Amino acid sequence: MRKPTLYHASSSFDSQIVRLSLREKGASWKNRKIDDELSHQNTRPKYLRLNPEGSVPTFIHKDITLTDAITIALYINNNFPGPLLVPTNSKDQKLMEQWVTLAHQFPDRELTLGGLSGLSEKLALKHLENRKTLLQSLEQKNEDLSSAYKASYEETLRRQALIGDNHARNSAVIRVDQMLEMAEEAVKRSEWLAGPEYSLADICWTVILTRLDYLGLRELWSHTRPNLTGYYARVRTRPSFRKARIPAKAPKGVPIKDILKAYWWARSAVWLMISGLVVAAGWAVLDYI
Ligand SMILES: N[C@@H](CCC(=O)N[C@@H](CS)C(=O)NCC(=O)O)C(=O)O
Repeated sequence: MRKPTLYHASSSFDSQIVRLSLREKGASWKNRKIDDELSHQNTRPKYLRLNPEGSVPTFIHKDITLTDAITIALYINNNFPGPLLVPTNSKDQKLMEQWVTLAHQFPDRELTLGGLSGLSEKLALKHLENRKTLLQSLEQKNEDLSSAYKASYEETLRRQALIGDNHARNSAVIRVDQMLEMAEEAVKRSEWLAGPEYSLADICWTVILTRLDYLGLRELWSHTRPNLTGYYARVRTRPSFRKARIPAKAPKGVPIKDILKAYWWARSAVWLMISGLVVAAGWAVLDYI
């Protein structure tokens, strides 16, 4: 079996669905990590020629390139050996589709960007400002990709508008709460969401619950929804979960590399400091001999 190539980002919701699908199948792949947040690697012309949306994931197998997470998961199900990710009977299949459709409405952006505040909010705005400048300059140099760069610019504006938007975030939390109530009722009745086996419905919901946990929203179920609490514990004990590396804990504070990537003057200050230390060490050595 020829290995597929997967372009993905660690924290991307849709990449996580694909990684988990591959791990459930026990499939391996050629790993291409894309830093879409700090280095904007998904804006490179070479990548846009693969995936004009400039999104992650991008999945390549033989001569097929796919860029939609659910389409990729279904392709993996149909073309790789291992356990089935889609139930075999039509009633459970329908149920799976309903859960996947509901998962598609998960307001990841509103929760993630709308909840930013303080330094994280400032940095996210700065990163997107830098991206806009980069997109404009890349568009000028790559005329054949002009419409892709324009669409990416528009997308960046939409994202910028969501940063720190508490109203959007709060209404997203209300919608998520209703989704979780449906899931609570479903897993009260059975171990998995669609039939007797772990399916693509559970893959999507594993990613949703882990994302909520990452965002500090575990309390949406941990005290009030015992069946979902049990379900979340169950999905996390699957070997695929650990192997797919889906982060459930956000890093504490703001990583220094985020600051360095955002501001040129911060990078210059670090270079000056390092150069100063090297010169001082040189003088000290000369002085000694
Ligand atoms: N059609 C894609 C969309 C994927 C998507 O929106 N991915 C986000 C991350 S989860 C992305 O790549 N955003 C672009 C960026 O970060 O610049 C799918 O459903 O898989």
